[in-house]
Amino acid sequence: MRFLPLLCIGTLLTCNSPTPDTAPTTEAPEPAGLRDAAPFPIGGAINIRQVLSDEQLRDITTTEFSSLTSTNDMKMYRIADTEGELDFARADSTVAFAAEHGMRMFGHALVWHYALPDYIADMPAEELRIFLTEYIDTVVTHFRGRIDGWDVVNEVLDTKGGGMRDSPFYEKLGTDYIGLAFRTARRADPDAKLFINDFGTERDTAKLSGLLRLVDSLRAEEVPIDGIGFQWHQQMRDDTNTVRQTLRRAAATGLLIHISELDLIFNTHNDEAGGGTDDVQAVTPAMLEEQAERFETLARIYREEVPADQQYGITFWDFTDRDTWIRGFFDMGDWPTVFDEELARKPGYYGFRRGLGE
Ligand code: 9MR
Repeated sequence: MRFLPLLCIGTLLTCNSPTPDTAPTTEAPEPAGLRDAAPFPIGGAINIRQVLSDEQLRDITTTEFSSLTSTNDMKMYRIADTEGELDFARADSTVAFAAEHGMRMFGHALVWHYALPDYIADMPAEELRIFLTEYIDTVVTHFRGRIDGWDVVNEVLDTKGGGMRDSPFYEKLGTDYIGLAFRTARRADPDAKLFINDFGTERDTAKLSGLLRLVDSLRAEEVPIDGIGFQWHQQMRDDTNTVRQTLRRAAATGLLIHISELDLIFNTHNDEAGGGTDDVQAVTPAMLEEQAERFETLARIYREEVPADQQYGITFWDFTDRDTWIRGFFDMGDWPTVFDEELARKPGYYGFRRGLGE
């Protein structure tokens, strides 16, 4: 199958420049945003159409972040929704926005078991292998030189424990699809950093062990892998010592470490859609302070456990309580981000920023 790319570069770019910094004072200026306070890239996951149509959100994005990830616009169900065609319109618009504002663009995600076009389900194994190879080759080539790194494979491990996830790719191609994906991406853009990305690995040590075993075996087969992504959809009850140990173990691989999807929830859940507990029904100032301390600790753990040359950065996955995916997905109230409903900086914002300093 050959793809016909539908290009639409920059048509959504109606944005203005970011708000200028405040007038100079005699004192040393406060860092304007997280991007100025951090020794490594700070990212935000965005929906480009929303950012371009919401001035307040756009200002936050350009003030705070030095790296962008598309929440959904680079997923297979967006780019390859119609069989035989590729639609890069929203992805191109996001890449252009990042370039205009001097931000790194990160690609999420080439291969994921979820958010797939429907027609994938019926493909026999060999057809799927050809499709996957052509898809990765065409997409990575399209963005060559403009996307700094990719989540090449996302969530290949089971939700819990260290086993492989029973995805359509695994079911038809076995673990070989992982090596195929990395090798194809490397050929298409030899300079892009290539990541394996997963969730729960900061609290489920069996899952982390499975991930590290997989990384070892891929590297033994000379599969080109540059980094490990930790989603870090964290819960306030998580043990920060465990978080620290998991990062230490991952950093010992010498690979880049990306905290690719950070948020921090008060409630708990079972990792399934609709599986939230909703035990915490309201947030108090004291809880927000605890959350701020935890954000500070997490930023500090990253700085302390990951050597500077392996620090690919920390990316917030939704950064306002107004827009967080957590509420809809787990069907519960929560306040897991660093900006509140009115898009004001929360105590957690300042906690995280403290954790970036000294
Ligand atoms: O936040 C994303 C949500 O808007 C989408 O509906 C969903 C399905 O495409 O994906 C969410 O993002 C997920 C990310 O791609 C991978 N890790 C978990 C994220 C939250 O579910």
